[in-house]
Amino acid sequence: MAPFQEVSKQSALHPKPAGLVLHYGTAGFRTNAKLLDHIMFRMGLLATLRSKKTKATIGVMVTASHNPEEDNGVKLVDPMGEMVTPTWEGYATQLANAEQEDLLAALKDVIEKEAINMSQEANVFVGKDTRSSSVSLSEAVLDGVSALGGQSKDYGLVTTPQLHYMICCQNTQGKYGEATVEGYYKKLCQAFIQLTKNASNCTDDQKHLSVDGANGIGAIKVREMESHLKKELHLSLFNDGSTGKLNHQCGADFVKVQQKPPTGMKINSGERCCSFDGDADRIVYYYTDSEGQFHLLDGDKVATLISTFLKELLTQAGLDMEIAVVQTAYANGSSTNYLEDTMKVIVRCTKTGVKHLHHAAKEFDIGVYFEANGHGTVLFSKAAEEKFQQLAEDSNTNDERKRAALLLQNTVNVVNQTVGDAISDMLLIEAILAIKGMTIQQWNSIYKDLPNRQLKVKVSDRRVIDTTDAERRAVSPTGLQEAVDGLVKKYSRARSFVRPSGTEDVVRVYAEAETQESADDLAHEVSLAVYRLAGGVGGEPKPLH
Ligand code: 16G
Ligand code: MG
Repeated sequence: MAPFQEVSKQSALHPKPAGLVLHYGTAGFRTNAKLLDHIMFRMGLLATLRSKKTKATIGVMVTASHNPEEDNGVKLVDPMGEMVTPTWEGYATQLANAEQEDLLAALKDVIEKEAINMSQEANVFVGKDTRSSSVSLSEAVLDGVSALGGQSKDYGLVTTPQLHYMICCQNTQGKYGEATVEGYYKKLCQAFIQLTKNASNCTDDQKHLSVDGANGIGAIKVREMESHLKKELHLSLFNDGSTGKLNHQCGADFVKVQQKPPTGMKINSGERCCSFDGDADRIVYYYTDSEGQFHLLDGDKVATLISTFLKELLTQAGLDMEIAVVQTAYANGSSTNYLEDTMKVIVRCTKTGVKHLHHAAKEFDIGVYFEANGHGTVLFSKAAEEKFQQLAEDSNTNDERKRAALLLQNTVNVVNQTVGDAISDMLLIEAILAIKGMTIQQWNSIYKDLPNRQLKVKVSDRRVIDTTDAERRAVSPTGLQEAVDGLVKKYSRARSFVRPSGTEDVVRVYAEAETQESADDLAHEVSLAVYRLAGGVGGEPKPLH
């Protein structure tokens, strides 16, 4: 069969290093860029099969997000712009690990299992981040697509959420928007301008935001977008890639993990700042106060701001809808308490990883999901969107309800519902702050984070730890959860859990408590329990103080 001949021929140009084993992890394949050429070619093949199977356009994004410049990675995007389904993640791993001579057999296995009609057309959209390795790696993806006779469109440099957006636009025949980068800016910026039109007394100070672009694709895209904002938002862009290195001492991950501002950014005390990660699907906000103290507003604070805003609008619009916030075990306990006890919104907890949160958020009329690390978005059900529209167009509606309905409609349009999106989240947050006339300090004081600590423990095999209850409890090894429970009881307002990382060969330990010292001590004691009960390697974890 001709297509397979082409696969054989082309795959010889993208050979797999013998014996190399890689897994499609929480967010696709990710490792040193030098090891990825064959993976990219094969993901081009797999995306083509997925496209034939779903009779829809599929996306392939070449990026390693917040990892260092030397790394790269690849994620597949399903027809509605969501992450590829778990069964196909399994196929991705199989195809990636087939030795060179077994590739055709592995490919035919997927075709057979999924009963794919090979004469069906295929369309694949490809995007890449700013890493130097992304140029040749995205070409390898395109080779994979053409080797199976698929059509491809190369979007070149785009953020990960922009590619997700394109896929959704394409497969909804433009209902979600126009599948171009210009179309994306137009849709989001028009909605932003409509939203902030209502913020009549917004000062120039309030309109100013400093952005750390992590020296990545987000910086390029913010620049491109600026003219569409019609000066309604004044952005000072730092770490724009002109001199600094990608994600090096900057970006959302650095700021969140180090709890300090990025280098390369001029920060005036009290001023609102935000950081994107390397592929612009995460955002965190922060400021330093007049004493020079750093204050981080992470994904939990963002979820609280957005859900509060939406709940108020629903009340003003007189709409009775179910609104929920979806978090993971890493959400600060104060945020969960505030949302449940004060805001009275439904809170759900899922396993770590965007696909789990996204899935859970779909269950509600409005599902706001955010990981503490800053990845998140809002999902609106079709019914909710229709109700907003009906109300906005209803001539019998009073002014207050109509205003709320219009704000809800524009909120829907500023949000990228396909996946967490730093640019879209930034516009929504900025609009909310402007409409509410709220400073970043006021936003920060909605609730006070509980002190917390995260540690890593090296063990010989992290798979010995199995968890349940959205990773909040360990079911194996024997005795570990009992040990954690016993330690937690020693501290006030304390909580702790352990889980194997999905992206690194370590066990992660999280602890929070009333004081930083207690959180640090608890995290250390739990690390010791992991080390002793789950096969720790290297030296015993040392106390932090
Ligand atoms: C990936 C996930 C992120 C998660 C992180 C956890 C996506 C797009 N990204 O980066 O959501 O927080 O992994 O890493 O799903 P860990 O398993 O090493 O703690
Ligand atoms: Mg990212």
